[in-house]
This record gives sequence, structure tokens and C-alpha cells, in this order.
Amino acid sequence: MFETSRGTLPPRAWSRSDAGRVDLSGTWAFRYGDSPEAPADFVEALPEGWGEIKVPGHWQLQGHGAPIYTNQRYPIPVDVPRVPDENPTGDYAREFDVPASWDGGRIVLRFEGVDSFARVWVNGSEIGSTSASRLPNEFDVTDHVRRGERNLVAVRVAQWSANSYIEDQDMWWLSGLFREVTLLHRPDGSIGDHVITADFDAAAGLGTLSATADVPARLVVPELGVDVAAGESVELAVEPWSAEEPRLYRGTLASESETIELAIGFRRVEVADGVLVVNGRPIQFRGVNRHEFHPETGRALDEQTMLDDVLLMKRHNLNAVRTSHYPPHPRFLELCDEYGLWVIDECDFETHGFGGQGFSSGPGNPVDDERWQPALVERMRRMVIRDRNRPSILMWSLGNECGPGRNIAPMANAGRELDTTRLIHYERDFTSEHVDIHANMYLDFHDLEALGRREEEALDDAALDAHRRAQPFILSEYAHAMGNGPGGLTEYQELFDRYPRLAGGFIWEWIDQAILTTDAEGREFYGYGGDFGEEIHDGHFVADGLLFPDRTPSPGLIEAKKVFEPLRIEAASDRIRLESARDAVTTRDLAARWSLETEGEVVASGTLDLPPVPAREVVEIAMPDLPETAGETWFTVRAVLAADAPWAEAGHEVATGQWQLTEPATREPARVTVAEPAVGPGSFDGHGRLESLGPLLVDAPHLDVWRAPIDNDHCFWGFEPPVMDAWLREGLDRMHHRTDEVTWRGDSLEVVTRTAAANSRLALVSRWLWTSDGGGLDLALTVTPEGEWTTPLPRLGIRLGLPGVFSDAEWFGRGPGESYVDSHRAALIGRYRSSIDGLQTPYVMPQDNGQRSETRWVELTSTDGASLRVSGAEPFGFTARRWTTEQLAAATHPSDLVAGDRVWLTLDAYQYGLGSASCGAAVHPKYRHLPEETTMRIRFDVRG
Ligand code: IPT
Repeated sequence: MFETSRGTLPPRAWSRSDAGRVDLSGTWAFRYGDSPEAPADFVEALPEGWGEIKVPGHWQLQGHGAPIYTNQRYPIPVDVPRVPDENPTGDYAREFDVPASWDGGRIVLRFEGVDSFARVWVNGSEIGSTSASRLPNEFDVTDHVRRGERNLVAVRVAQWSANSYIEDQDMWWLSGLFREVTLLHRPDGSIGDHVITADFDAAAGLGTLSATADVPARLVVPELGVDVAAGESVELAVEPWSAEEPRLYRGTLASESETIELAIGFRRVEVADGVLVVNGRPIQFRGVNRHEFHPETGRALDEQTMLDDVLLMKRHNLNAVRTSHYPPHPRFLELCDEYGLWVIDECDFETHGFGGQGFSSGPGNPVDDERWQPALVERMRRMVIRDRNRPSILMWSLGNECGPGRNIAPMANAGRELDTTRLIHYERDFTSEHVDIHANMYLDFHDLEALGRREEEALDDAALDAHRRAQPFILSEYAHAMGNGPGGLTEYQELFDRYPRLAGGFIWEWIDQAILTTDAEGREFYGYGGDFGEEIHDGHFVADGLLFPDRTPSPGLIEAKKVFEPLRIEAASDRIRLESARDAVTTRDLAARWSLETEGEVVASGTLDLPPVPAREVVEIAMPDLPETAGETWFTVRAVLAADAPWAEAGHEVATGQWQLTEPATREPARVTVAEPAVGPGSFDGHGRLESLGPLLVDAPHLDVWRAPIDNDHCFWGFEPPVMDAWLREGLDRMHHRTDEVTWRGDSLEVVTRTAAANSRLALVSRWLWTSDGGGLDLALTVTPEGEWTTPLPRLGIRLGLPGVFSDAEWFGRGPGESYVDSHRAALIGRYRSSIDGLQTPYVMPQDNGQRSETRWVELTSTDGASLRVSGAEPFGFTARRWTTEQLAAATHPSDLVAGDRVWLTLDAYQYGLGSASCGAAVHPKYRHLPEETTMRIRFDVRG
């Protein structure tokens, strides 16, 4: 019951072979049922009257049953290893021919991935059953197939099985034959399992290459002049494989009847002096956790999608991927070899839901239940054996979130027995007793720094403590990319860079796992937990990736690209400092251009001679000769690929540097005489509220401290109580405004307001000083807190309603994308344009978005020629939307947001950071603002 595979062949290495192969992907006959106990009446002959289904695929995404999203919880009663009677079941059948050319040998039916359990019949005979959804299951069907006749393969897949208990990853429950099914010819003398070992001795520059196989075979690598028998080892000068330069040597392993293609990468991973070292040099992971996901096909990915993932990672300066939380499709690993990504390959093992049953550890959890041991060790062995010829894999991971327990050691040992060339990782072995690297997840800056210094809290067991303290540390997950965020990537990166023990980490996670669906009106939207009628679910916690579901990069990914840039370009007094953040190779592949911009207009530009900066070194070069400028002037360098790379074309931007050369001129607004009800173009009501700006009727600006809460404000799994709770307690979402004074002076209107929530003594007192130079309208707004504030504000600024005719924005400040105080490095200062609709970022769960920070001025324009320019004496943040903050906060899908007849403009002195407390670290203390006296000086100029 704990071990569900029967009749399977021993595992063997995945490979590309010239032996016969028939892909059984495509359309299968399909019947959906509710019990795997139903009579297996479909295994003798191709059933008639059935529907059809696409293989690979999930039935829930092809009109049968429905997807279920839970993070940790089991959607079935927890009663190991039994499952409910109601058990969605997919019966699959198709005919196939055995090619006449397949003489002798064996015929194997291979399932690359079946979720979660299948029984298999060929021509009416039951040949076995499967286990481990994300690992292959092979069956010898030689004695069951009929050559020269039509054959029938019938498969019954159950959604729930014993496997489900140990496959409780944070993802959709999706079932079926979701990876390829193939029929393989295994001629006599063909190669079964085989191991290619390609070690690299960096000091000597020598590689050691050998192959082992279960039959006599020859290893041939023409480029290296290698032609040796399996079992022999050769030593020779080679170039190493790294994520930065994925040097592969193509070769073959050939027996008398089969030739296997090899992609050999020489490399050595080790822990040296407590540091993670590859090929003799320290490395740092700038990684991401990747689930296999497509919004229409779930975990059934086509090759193009896998390639898209790899290209997107490379183009965004990521260098590593943890295959959370199961072995990916083998093609993905092959792509990592080819394009260069370090990989942590993770076993298909998670039992997180037992935590909720009171068994985070102990025998109530499969990790500590001996009855599961054979199944778990077998999974580990199957992963290592399938994948150990892939150079990109540096570590094996035992699984995720299963807690500590007695089955961990045997799994780790099984890995070590099969492969001594890689390290063992497990995120839940906090004492590091069984692993080679100390790992944890979502630590805040303080705890991470302590680890960097090797000053973490000691374990009781001194020997174990010494063992762990000598290990490098990685964050297996950090910077939870749910919704708007993550903020704080820069602060994490600074710690990774400062402490050699820290070998970087893996952002959670790669893509929003939201499923394309339609609402009652037929509008498409990306659905999350609860959108598919689930009985229990975990809402939009599944939408926490760096990519939107359609693989559009989110602002978080754009920021990661900047923070992870391989070349850091900075000012060093009057020179340019170039620091390589690469671990292995120089920057000789990069070229650079510079530009000088005043008020966002290019005044000079040119190319920069980039020297090849060696890995982790610094080189300074001279600034180009620059013309004199007047006005706010910025110097920008953009480093690009000098020539085409396999993953991007020449000209692809890799790194940027930008600094300010000249400050803007300051201006004290002149004041003309004013008289009620007007101050220059502004007209006010009796309460001193702005009613119109020139011809524009406005909704009077009022003090605004609320933002549509972002996921990180909620802190689903944060370290501190959610900041949201404090905000709601203080009533910051329901502030009332009272006018206390309206004073018309000869050259100004001064209004004093008090903003406070019901049942609160805390208030913000605002002094609005309106003046004009005869052209525009100037506002000096001074906000003073009243009472003992202990809660940082979501934001401090104003909100103004404008006629809906405005359609476009042009601004000088950070852009072109959105930016927030702790996620703004990718947004360079410049002059940008966008439609108002284009300013919005469509987070799967609507929340504050689209802020453009450090804006000097923004001009809104309409198609009928109206324009409003807002400029700040100090930079400000702005958003412009066709809905209010409250409407944005109330929406549960972007399709809920319907444009109204106003454009709402928010202007901020500051805003609370993003952080990543939806799961993990709260906003860094430097990005929280307790109210203190703050002045915003803003000018409005109207035209048209
Ligand atoms: C961590 C899980 O490992 C991961 O699968 C995912 O659920 C992530 O959290 C949150 O999105 S576990 C966390 C609750 C500490």
C-alpha cells in the first residue's frame, strides 16, 4: 500500500538514443469516472463511444473534473495510506503498432510522468502499476505485444493514491498522463543504465572522463580525441562547464546495438573552507524556484515552454534553478545543460499537510514512518539514476517541507551511494546532520547576516554544530514574489555579497500558477484557489511568481534582473567603476553605450570601451568627455551583449549604471495677489476645497494614507504580525476629514484640515498653503502627526479626481515600469510615456500597483488637447487609474476592474515598502515611515 509500483523495470539514465522509439503522445480514448474500483472493462479492445483526451495533459484542464489548489492541506481525509471512495479516475486507451523493424530484444512501455497512480494493461493483460508522479515508470511489454498486429494499451489513472500523501506540494492537484508515453525498442545488447563522470581539476586544468554501462560499450568524444571502452578513465585538458559558460562536449556511448548521444560537461562542485565552490571558484546562486506550469496545460509542458523558461531566466540574469518540488521533465534539465543554469534537482517528496495534523515531525509524518522508507528511498534512487548524467545539476535535494525524520538519512545515503560528485540538500534538515549544505528559507536580513558571520544560534550538540557551522548556507526559498513584490532584493543581495559563506538563494517562485478560465459573462481571467468550486482551497497563494501566468515578466523579475546583473557599473569620483559579479568568466562578451540626459532629453551619447573584467574583480575606467549641461542631468551606461549569445541576441541589455551629475535648479514660487474663490487657475469652495483647475472640474484633493493592500501587507506566513492588522486597527482605511480653518490672505489661501479615524485620537493635521504666480497653482502641504503614532503609514500623499478624458501620461522620474521604495533599481531615471491603462500592472489578485516613484513631473494629456502637469519641488510617487483605491482593493480579479468616468491621481511623499512578508521577511526597517512632519510642494499647470 505504501509502495504502489508493480512490475516496473529498474530505473536507468534518461538519454537520447538511436534505438527505436514510438511516441504515443496525441489523442487517446478517454472515459472519466469516479472510482478506480469500477470494472476494468476497457482493456481488451478499443472502447467505443468514449470521449477523447490529449496526452500529455491533465483531465481537469480538458473538461473533466476540476483543478484544486491547496498549499499544504490535503483535499482528502488524512488516513494514510488509504484514499476516499470518491476518487476521480481517468481511463485511457489507444492502439499502437510495433514497428516491424524491431527485431529481437525487448519492448518497453515508458511513462515519463503519471499523476498520481496508474494501472497498465497491454492487450488485456495487466502489466503493472506506477508510483512517483514526476518520475518515469517503465514496463517490459515484450511478451504482451503482437508484432504486425494492432495492440491496445489501456491505463487507469486515479487522482488519489498513497502517492498523494507524499506529493503534497504547494500547487494544483492535477491528474493524468501529463508527460509523454513512449514505446521503446531495447535491442539485445542495448545500454541500460549508464553513468558519465566528467570531473574537472581547476588547479591542473584537467578533466577526468569515464563512462560505465551495463554492457560493453565505447565512449567516443571526437572533439577530445577520446575513444575508450566504458570502464576506462581518461585525463585530458578541457574547458570546464559552468552556468556562465556551459561548455559541452558532444560525444556518444555506443554498444553493439545502440548509440546514446552525450552532452558532457566537466565540473567539480565541493565545499571548500565553508564556501560553495565550483571548478575551484566560489559561486553564488541567483536562483529561482521553478514549478512546471502553463496556464492552459498545467504541468504538461511542451518543449517551447521549457525553452521559454530557460531563455527568460538567462535573459533576466538568473543563474540557478531549484526544481521545486520534484524532478522536472528531462528536457528541461537538458536545456539547463545547454544554456547554462546551475540546478538543484529535487525529489518528488513533500508531506507539508501533516504539519497541520500536528505531525511536523515524528512517525505520524511519512518522513518518520518506516513503512514509507522503501518508497522514499526508491524515489531518491530513481531521480538520481534518471538525472545523474546532467552536468547542470550540482545538488540533489531530498524533497521539501517534510520535516525531519528517520527516512531522511536513508534517502541521503541512497543518493550518495549512486553519486559522489554532487552535494546533498534538504531544506528541512535544520541541523544539517544528513546534508552537505546548510539551508533554510525566508529568513529575514538579520538572521541571514548572522549566518553570514557564522554567528547563528548554536545547536545543543557541539559536534553537529561545528559540522553545520562549517557549511555554506543557501536560502532555498526567499523573496516571496506574491503579488506586488518582492521588495528588498537589494538588501538580500548585499548580504550575499558581503559574506562568502552565503552562496545566494532561490526566489520563490518562477511563475504565477493561475489557470486561464472564463467567468459567467465569458470574460477570460486567471483563476486561483476557489475559482473552481473547491471544497477547501488556499486562494491566490498560488499566484506568487516572477512571471505572470502568460509568462510576461512581472516588475519583480525586472528588478531581479537588475539586482542580479553580472556587471555593476557605478560612479567612483570622476571615474567609472566596473565590478564583475560573475563567478567564472570575464565580461569580454559585453559592450556598453553611455548617454547624458538633461531633464530626460539625450544631450550626448557614445560607446564606452569596456575592458574584460575578470570574475569578481573591479576595474576602473575614465569617464568620457562630457559637454556642460544646465538642469537636472543624469549619466547612464547600458551594458549589452556584444554578439549573439545562444539565449539572446546582440544588443540584449545585461546591466545598467546611472548616476546624477547635476542637481535641478530650485525655484521659490512667486506669489500674485489672490481673492476668494480663486488662487490663479484654482477655484475653491467655501470649505477651501479645490473645485476646478482652469477648465477642469476636479474632485478635491484630500490627504490620503491608504493603499489597496498588497499581498505582502497581509503577511500570510510572515515573521511579524501583519502590518495590515495594525493599519486596520488604526482605521487607516477609513479616515475622515474635517476642515478646521480656511484663511484667505492677500497672496495665499491657507486651509487647515484634520484627518482621523473613528474611535481614534491619532490624527494628521494638514496645512494646505495654496499660492500662484499667475500661471500655475502651487501647493505647499505640511502634514503633522497628532498623538502617539506607533504604526507606519501605508503611504502619505493626496488623491485627486480628474475628468476621465485623460488618456496618457508623460513623466520625468523612474520608469518605464512601476517602482516602489524597496524595488526600484531597475527603474532608471528618464522621461517616459504611457497610456493610463498601460500604467496598470495586472496582478492576478488586484492590489496596489503601477506607482512611478521619484517623479519630478508628470503630465496627463487627453485626446481633446487638455493637459495637466504636476511637478514637485521634491520627487514624488504617482499613480493614475480609472478606478479608486477602494475599487482596486475590492476587486478579486483584474476583470472586476471597470473604468469609471474619472481618472484618480495619487501623489505620494512616501509609501511603505513592499517587502515579502506574504511569506517571509517584513519590509526592511529603513522602508517604514512613522508619521512625522512632512512637506510636499507641488505645482499644477493646466493647459487646454
Ligand atoms: C514554502 C514552501 O516550500 C513552498 O512550496 C511554498 O508553499 C512557499 O512556502 C510559499 O509560497 S513553506 C512556507 C510556508 C514556509
